[in-house]
Amino acid sequence: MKFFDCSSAPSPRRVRIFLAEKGISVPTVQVDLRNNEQLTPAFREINPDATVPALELDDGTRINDAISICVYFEAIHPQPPLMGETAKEKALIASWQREVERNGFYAVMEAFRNWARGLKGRALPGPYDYEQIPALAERGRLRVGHFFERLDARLAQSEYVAGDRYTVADITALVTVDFAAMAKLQVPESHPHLRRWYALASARPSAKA
Ligand SMILES: N[C@@H](CCC(=O)N[C@@H](CS)C(=O)NCC(=O)O)C(=O)O
Repeated sequence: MKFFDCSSAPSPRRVRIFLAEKGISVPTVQVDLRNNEQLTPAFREINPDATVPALELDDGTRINDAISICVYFEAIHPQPPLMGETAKEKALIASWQREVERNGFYAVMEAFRNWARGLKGRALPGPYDYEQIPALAERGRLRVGHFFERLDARLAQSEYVAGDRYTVADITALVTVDFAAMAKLQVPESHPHLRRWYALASARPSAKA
């Protein structure tokens, strides 16, 4: 098995935290995104989407999506469960995970990629070059503010994002908050519940992954 990673990138970090929570270690290859190694023919052979993370299994199968890689590890290594055990838990955790991803992670990506100097002409990940659109960076910042507000309200009622246990929804949310800081977007002091949860989630040893 081989895990294609980039230690500075948020998407593969979602998998790294997931693996750390489960105590699994996988042989890892670093892909140098700073020098566009993801766009080389050699890497596109591995993942035609030209993104990390990617996981190559021993039989040559490749899985090219962060949450799908987590689904695979959850199935072969169910403990501790991070995606729920009962039908209801699984559905609720998946729903929170998706909500955080759509309204949080993608909003930060919109803000960051349309603003960062180093990403000029690379406003979207993937094999095609897209120019940055400053108005999208502005919209992304607005969306991140709304996301923080709603996550704070959720965490006023619940210890963790999807309920009373740490799950993959917390992993996506933690990576989103840290990614937001890369776009100079901090959780405001007016969101005490989100700050309480962030301190809890970041104190876990897996957060260093
Ligand atoms: N399919 C992906 C997308 C992952 C993604 O966007 N990865 C970024 C790093 S965070 C990437 O590889 N970017 C390459 C680039 O910017 O060209 C997933 O696993 O969610």
